[in-house]
Amino acid sequence: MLSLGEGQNGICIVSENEGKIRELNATLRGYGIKLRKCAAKKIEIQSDSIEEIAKFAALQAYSEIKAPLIVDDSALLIEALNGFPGPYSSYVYERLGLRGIIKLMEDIKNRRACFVTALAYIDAHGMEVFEGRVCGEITSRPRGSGGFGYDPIFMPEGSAKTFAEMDIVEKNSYSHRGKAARSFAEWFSRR
Ligand code: ITT
Repeated sequence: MLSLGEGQNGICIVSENEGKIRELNATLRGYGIKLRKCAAKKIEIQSDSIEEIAKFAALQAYSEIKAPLIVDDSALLIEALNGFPGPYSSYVYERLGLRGIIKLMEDIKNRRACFVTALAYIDAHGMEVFEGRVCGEITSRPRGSGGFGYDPIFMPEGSAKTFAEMDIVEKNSYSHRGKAARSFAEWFSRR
């Protein structure tokens, strides 16, 4: 099959998160787009906007490796906590973990939360950003062993399963990342 990845080697993905890379690959493969992991620094600025975080990281990485690349910045926003952990999602996951979030939510009735992804693509022609969002609820306990990060405590609208109880294909059909990756792939295939 003709690969739509740039050159023979595909588009670089700059991320240390293997779960994220697997999910992006699963979507992009369907469009004939090949990803390869490239070693570049993903510099994360402090900002309330994940779009700005992804754009800055993509620009920095591009200045380092000068090859077409993708950066995915994602966040979990919990409505009753005014959008927390948002841009602090990584830090909070490492420090508080799933148990910490569940504890924070203990007496809270409004369980609504959304995941968002900003996927920035950059090459010699410029940069484009694609967003994906999914809303659902924070469960009362972790369920499932698939996925990564907050997956065991997030159940998307329209499903009785958490992301961690789904396989990659099912998670991608609902997820913030699946949506952002499909928008990117459709744009990229049309160019
Ligand atoms: P890179 O920056 O190296 O790509 P990361 O894991 O730090 O990887 P993010 O900053 O985008 O990526 O993610 C912020 C946090 O949100 C982090 O703890 C992730 O595990 C978690 N996260 C991101 N996407 C997720 C998803 O689809 N399901 C569950 N948790 C997710």
